[in-house]
This record gives sequence, structure tokens and C-alpha cells, in this order.
Amino acid sequence: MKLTKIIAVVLTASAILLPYAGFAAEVIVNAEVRMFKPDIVYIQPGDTVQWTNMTSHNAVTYIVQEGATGFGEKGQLPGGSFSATLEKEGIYGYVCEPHIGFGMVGVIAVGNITAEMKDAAVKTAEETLVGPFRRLIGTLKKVEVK
Ligand SMILES: [Cu+2]
Repeated sequence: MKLTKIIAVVLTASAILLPYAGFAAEVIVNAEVRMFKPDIVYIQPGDTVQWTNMTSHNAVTYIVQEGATGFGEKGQLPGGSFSATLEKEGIYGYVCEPHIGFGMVGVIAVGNITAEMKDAAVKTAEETLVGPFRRLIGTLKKVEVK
């Protein structure tokens, strides 16, 4: 077999097998009393976050990376658990609406977070969040950048 043909076969096999290789991870965030644990999660694009113990809680994005779709439905409780798969790199700030007064907030950081991305998320939060929802700003500021 010629080298070019071997390369073509390897590339084809990779393209077929990679989606099934199982690289995507699943991370658990547990709702404990009035806190999300952990409150900041670092994942890669395509990974899934699953929230557990959500009977009296929800998790709704209020800060969404530009061009991305958030998760959770405002005013709705998802039930015992729910999950979100995040495909787009960026910072997602979310809150538990029933317990926002207690500062029950969290952040999902997807991919390689730069200082510019973090600054943009904090700026958006400072400009758009009101009242107790501003408690999300403090957690956004704790996100670690490269
Ligand atoms: Cu809650």
C-alpha cells in the first residue's frame, strides 16, 4: 500500500471512530442546602454537567457566552436532576432562582478561558444583573484564567 493511501485510510478511520471515542466527560454539581458544590466547574467543549438534588432548586443561565445557548428555564424547577451539554467555549454564569437571595449561584467555564473572556463576562454581569442576582459577579471574578 502506498503511503498516501495508508494515510487516507488512517484519516478515514479516525473520522469514523473519534465521535465514539468517549472523550466527553460528565461532571456532577450537587445542590447542597443553598449552595452549588462545586460552585465553579471547568470542563471542555462537548462535556456534560449534571445537577443533582434539584428538587427545590433550579439552575438558569443569566450570563451566557456570546453566540452560545444557555441552560435552564426561568421560573421553572427541573425536578430531581437535569443536565446540560455545553459545546461552545466560554463562561456560563447561572443562578438558583428560588435561592438567589442566599447567593446560590454557579459558573461553568468551558474550554480555555482567557482574561479577556473573563473580563467580558464580569462586565456583562455588572451591566445587566440587578438586585440579588448581582451575587453572581463575585463568583465570576473567581474564575481562573490561563
Ligand atoms: Cu436553590
